[in-house]
Amino acid sequence: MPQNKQATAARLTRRSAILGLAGTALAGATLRSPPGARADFNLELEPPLRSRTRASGIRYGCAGAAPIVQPDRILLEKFAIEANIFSPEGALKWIQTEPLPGKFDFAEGDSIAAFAARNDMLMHGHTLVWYTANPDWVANLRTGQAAQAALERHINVEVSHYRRKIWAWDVVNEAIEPDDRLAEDYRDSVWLRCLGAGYIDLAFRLTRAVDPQVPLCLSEYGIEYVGPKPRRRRAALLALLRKLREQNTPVDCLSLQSHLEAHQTFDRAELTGFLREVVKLGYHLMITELDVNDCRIGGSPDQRDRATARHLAEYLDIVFAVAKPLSIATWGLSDRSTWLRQYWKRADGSPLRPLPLDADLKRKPMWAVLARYLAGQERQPT
Ligand code: 9MR
Repeated sequence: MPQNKQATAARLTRRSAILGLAGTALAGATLRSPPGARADFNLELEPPLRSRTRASGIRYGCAGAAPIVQPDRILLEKFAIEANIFSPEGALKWIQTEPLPGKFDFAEGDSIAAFAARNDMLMHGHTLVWYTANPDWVANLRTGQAAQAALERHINVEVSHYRRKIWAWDVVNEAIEPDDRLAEDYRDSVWLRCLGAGYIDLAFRLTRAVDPQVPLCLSEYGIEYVGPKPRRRRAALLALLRKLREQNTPVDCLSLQSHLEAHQTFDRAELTGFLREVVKLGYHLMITELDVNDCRIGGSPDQRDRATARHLAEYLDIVFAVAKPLSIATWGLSDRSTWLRQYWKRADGSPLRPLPLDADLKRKPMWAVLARYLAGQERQPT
């Protein structure tokens, strides 16, 4: 078999393995029809999101803190009720897993793996190679030789530690940043400075060598909306994905982070065209860090919740029209715990509401949109 065909066959085998696993993990789950448009519909009585994913094979994940450092036990319980993937929000970042050269600490990650196994969830691998969340010794690497040695050891140890416990790895996170004004719009990072753009190919090959089965993803954000910057990001990302295919780099999947902003306008035509090209190149899609920032929209909490739900439906409509993603994961589960609240403040001073459950863990309209798409019934009921 020619190399390209072999790579495609391997990718397809990995995909069947993933989908088979989904069936097992979800066997016995209740399946009822998704919420309709009736005004008296009580979302709280609906079966959880994870139970809706059986027929479609699309999993639902959420990101959060590791159980050993999560004081909010009720929120943690909700994770297991609603989701069948657990994404470590910080537990697998380099600063956490290898704070000193060769000194590995998997305590947080292992507590996620154990929690996931107990609750019939899978664990997402986020993330191996990033420009930030690195310890000082990594940020201060200066030579290609030192950077390559660090990358090799880190990937070898971490990926073998989690072999068969991680369902997909975000191998390289956020490789594009037009504002850095570097060639091909690559993001400035210790890896780019020491190893050149070849660090991306190297990271994927190292990971594949340690775990031949696990799907490998490139993760990116900022590609959804109208405007020169998202356009440039789409173009740079597509060029990178093309190059990786030409080089036969073992990448299976594009992780669409999907940090959405309710006040922005989707570039439906260009985003559709971009996703089509990505799928044509043979990549699967995952939605990995979904939230809908409501910082710049007005109205009551209720109106805002309806607006974020509509915005999400519009987005999922665009993605699903091109290809069903393997999974949808939100970056958090409840508005009571979201990274966005640290960075964005509303003019009216009220807290952001970007996630499917509110701060009291009640399901919001966004939850209902997710329920519909996770069940594979993407169109609005009429
Ligand atoms: O939500 C994460 C936040 O708690 C961390 O402080 C931060 C740095 O490690 O990373 C945040 O998660 C980011 C993710 O890893 C990559 N895409 C953007 C996410 C939000 O910044």
